[in-house]
Amino acid sequence: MKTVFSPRHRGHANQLELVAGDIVPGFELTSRAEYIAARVAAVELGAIIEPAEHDLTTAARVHLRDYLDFLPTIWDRWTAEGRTGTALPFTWPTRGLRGDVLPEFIDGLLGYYSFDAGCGIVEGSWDAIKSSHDVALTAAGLVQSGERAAFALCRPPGHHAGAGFMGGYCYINNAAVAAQWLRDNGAKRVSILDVDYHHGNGTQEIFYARDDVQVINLHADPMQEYPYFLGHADEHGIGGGEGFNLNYPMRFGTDWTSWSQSMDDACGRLLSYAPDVVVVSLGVDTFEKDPISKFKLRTEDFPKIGARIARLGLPTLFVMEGGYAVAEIGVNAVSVLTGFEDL
Ligand code: OKP
Ligand code: ZN
Repeated sequence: MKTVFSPRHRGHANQLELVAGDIVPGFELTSRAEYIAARVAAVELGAIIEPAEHDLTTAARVHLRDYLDFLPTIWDRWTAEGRTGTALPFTWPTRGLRGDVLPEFIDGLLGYYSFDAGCGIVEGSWDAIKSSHDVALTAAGLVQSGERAAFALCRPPGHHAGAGFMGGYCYINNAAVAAQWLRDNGAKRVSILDVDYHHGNGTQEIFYARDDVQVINLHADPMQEYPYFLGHADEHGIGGGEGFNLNYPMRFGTDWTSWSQSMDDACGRLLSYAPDVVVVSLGVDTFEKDPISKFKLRTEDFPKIGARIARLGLPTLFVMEGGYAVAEIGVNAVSVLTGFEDL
């Protein structure tokens, strides 16, 4: 399969992150995408191509226009206040505060348009965010034009980004934009299968009231793990979307035996929906050595994930999300893809 990859992700570099009470270099490193691209080349998965520029028309069908307008302005607003380091929010309109009035000052705006402090912005961030969006849409185009599968090597990731907010290293929801584009270009039904360790709260929120995009998440139980406030098993969708959202929360320590049981169930539910195309939100932070996660999948399990997805027998777009064990991320991520191709 072809891989779409942009060197412009490198501008999103050296962001700081709040971890366990300390401001430290973030986990969402530029080297993540570089290791994956190098592994794609090493195993000769297929051609690596650069994305074509896409405007934000499709993005505006899943994100709020004012949010999309704000994102490219963050760095300039931040530096206009004489600041040089990573732009980060520190206050949010939670219960008991006004969430309906847009502040004017950058610190208020950052809080209004985010749900955590996981989304630092540096000078090159917007260009990288935009390139990641372009990567997803270019790869979606390959699948739409008849390829069995394509790999969108997105960085930064997207599945925590909701219609009007960033969070968890995610700014534009690349998988959601790709799913919307596939809907607008011939697919009647799209399934998003999110196998990242963390619940894809943004993707769930975006499609929660819709029946034309099925959203299935396999993830760490939000009772124990980030993002904490969404991803429970009783979240099934609302209104016309009732029954089209599915969550498989799993406890710390989950290994292949129990993870694959959830996966089998999820795949059965996916096939019952009979989508025209599958978008896989591909995170490999389920790995036993992931530094921020607590599942126990091993390197030998990742090809089995790919093979399980291949058995669905559907056109498949892989969209890169998380995975923070940098030394192993290339092998683990690309093993999913070779496991898919080998079947
Ligand atoms: C993004 B993706 C430590 C708390 C956790 C957010 C994790 C985001 C994961 N700062 N930080 O789903 O892999
Ligand atoms: Zn994750």
